Amino acid sequence: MIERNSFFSNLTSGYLFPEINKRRRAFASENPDAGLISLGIGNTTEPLTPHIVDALAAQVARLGTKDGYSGYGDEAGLSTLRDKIAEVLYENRISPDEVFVSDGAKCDIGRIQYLFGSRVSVAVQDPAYPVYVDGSVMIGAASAMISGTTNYAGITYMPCTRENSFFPDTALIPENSLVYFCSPNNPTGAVATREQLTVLVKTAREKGSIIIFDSAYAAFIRDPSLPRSIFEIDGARECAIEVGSFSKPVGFTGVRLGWTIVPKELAFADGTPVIQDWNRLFSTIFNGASNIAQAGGLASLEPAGLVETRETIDYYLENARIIRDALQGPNFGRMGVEVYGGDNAPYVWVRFPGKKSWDIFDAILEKCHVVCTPGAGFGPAGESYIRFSSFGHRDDILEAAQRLSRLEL
Ligand code: PL4
Repeated sequence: MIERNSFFSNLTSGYLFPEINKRRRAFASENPDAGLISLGIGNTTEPLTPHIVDALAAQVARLGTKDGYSGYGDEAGLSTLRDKIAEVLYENRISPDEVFVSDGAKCDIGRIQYLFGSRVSVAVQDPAYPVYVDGSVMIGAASAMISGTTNYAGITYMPCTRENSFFPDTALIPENSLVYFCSPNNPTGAVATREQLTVLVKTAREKGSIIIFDSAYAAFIRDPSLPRSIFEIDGARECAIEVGSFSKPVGFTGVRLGWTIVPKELAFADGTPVIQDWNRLFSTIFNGASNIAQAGGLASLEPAGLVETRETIDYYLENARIIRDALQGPNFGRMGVEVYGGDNAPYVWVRFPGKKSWDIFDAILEKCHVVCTPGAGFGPAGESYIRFSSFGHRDDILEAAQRLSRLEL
């Protein structure tokens, strides 16, 4: 028989989000009348907006005509969409041929790991979106666990805690490593300032490291002083790749559309441009994003689409505000609860001093019938925290806020 890929046996346990779904389903089947509200997985809930729906429908109709039909397209995406991303989202700081349109940020993160192979060392913010660590373990970049901990050898965990305002000590970045960095951050909701990203870029360059900058939530930034892209920082073109997504701003979590920016200056140790290998990888194991999804993405970057998208994001940010307010009542003060994030990000990050994340998760599920995400699922530094997602219908958010405001632990 074929041997199991031993890297998979290095994975700690199940992937976080299916585990949460499993617990949610188990609770719902035992308590069918509980009126469970999910603020756990960051999954969009509001309908697609009219301008974008029209563009999707028009593309479907075109595919039903002899002249309008198209089959496989350019693997890197429609040139019109690549132009639009460069112009609208990056103010032409990057060129359209550095944009690679994909089926989503998560899928690109997986492909990027394949690009760098199993010998690269990896640094992650702790806590972090689990795909960075689990994906690295799957391709062997992280090898085995460090005994007595939940950490992997080969992965440097850079704690992001309230003490450092959720920005890591960049001195921890190893030489020649791949550094995953997410801003606005999932799960902490923190957004790195221009000064902080300048330090990050400077350190990465000094250490010969490459930053994988995940900007999946960039559209939630409302403070104009905060950078939306790593390419707003001088020197980033020589040390960074950026991954972006239409999932959260446009509601394309199910439609699937994202992109990756690989600047031409970025090179491997032997001088080979990273974009050359990325292009080869992308065109070999990816066949291009759906042409229907791309038509929708294009519409979202037109003036009418941008207005609609801003309204959708405003809705989720207002949800985040409601959740934050609910967690700042007197009972939470008595428990010493601290609330972070949720102002330029869709996640509210909450610390319950002295408590375990999964215990808080269970208590909130049992007492409030609300699903959240335990912070420990994002890394060791997430212990004692939980994450609330602001993706939800307003009625559900208001009801969840009511229930949460009465929580006593
Ligand atoms: C549950 C920092 C959510 N099944 O939709 P994509 O692939 O363009 O983007 C995914 C993504 C990329 N980068 C960051 C993210 O937070 C996400 C989505 N994360 C969450 O609740 O943390 C959805 C998770 C989904 C998953 O595993 O991604």
